[in-house]
Amino acid sequence: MHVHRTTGQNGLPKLVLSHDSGSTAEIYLHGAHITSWKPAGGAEALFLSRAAQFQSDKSIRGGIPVVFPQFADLGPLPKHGFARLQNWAWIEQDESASRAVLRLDESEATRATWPPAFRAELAVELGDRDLSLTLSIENTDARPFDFAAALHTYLRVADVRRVAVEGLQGVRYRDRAEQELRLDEAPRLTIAGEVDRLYLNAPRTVQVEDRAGNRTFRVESKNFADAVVWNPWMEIAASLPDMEDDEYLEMVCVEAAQVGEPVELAPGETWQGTQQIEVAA
Ligand code: TA6
Repeated sequence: MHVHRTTGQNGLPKLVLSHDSGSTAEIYLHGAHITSWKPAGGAEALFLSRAAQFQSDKSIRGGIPVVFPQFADLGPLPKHGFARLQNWAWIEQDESASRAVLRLDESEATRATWPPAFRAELAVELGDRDLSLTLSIENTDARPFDFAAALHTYLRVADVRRVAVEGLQGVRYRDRAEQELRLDEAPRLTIAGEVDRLYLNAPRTVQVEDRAGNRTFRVESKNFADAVVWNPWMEIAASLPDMEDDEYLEMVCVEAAQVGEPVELAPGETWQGTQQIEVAA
């Protein structure tokens, strides 16, 4: 059995995936939220805050939140949309594969903030040293709609001050605090303060070198045009009730995002985007 359903924190249901190589992953149905991923022979690869709250009306701090249909506060909906606050259904119950598919359809709750009818699916596949997530959005409405989406991946690092993010040189980005676009001229991004950048039309592959942890993450995305890099640093971390003050040192978010140009979907159409993360020692 490579997938089973069990009870996680606060009684919330979660799925545990395992692979013959020894790798494991955990997914809460609340938000279709991956909270743990341990590649074969390696330590935990995702950051999850010690202060994370597991409550049905809150998003879990860390892991991989699903952002849909709005990114951040770029629109009238609750921050990062509602998908991370909804209970998803486990639909593909083939327990012999190291894979799970979760689904979210529109409901009274989603219509209250966003009227369209839609079907969202998240397919999670576990390999020996890689984890792959594919988000699909189908327009099941009679009218077109547009949306933004992201896989808000929190990577666990040993010391963010010794992390280098490679692959973003020559890419334009917008800092959350600024209006204008800037060009990233640095061969590698290092983190020594708050970083909250939306890179537009980012390359498919970004490498995150965790020097203190002696490992490198290869983050590959398909059909997500943009990438986000986020570390809150000291002050913002201290203001977050669901993150310990010093935990900003242990994480960096490298997100596959579709934000600069929202996706427009006609009735019956489906959009699909993938993020694959691989860990090399
Ligand atoms: O993706 C970066 C970001 O939009 C940041 O601005 C930061 O606020 C982060 O997401 C986390 O948002 P949250 O609502 O989960 O606290």
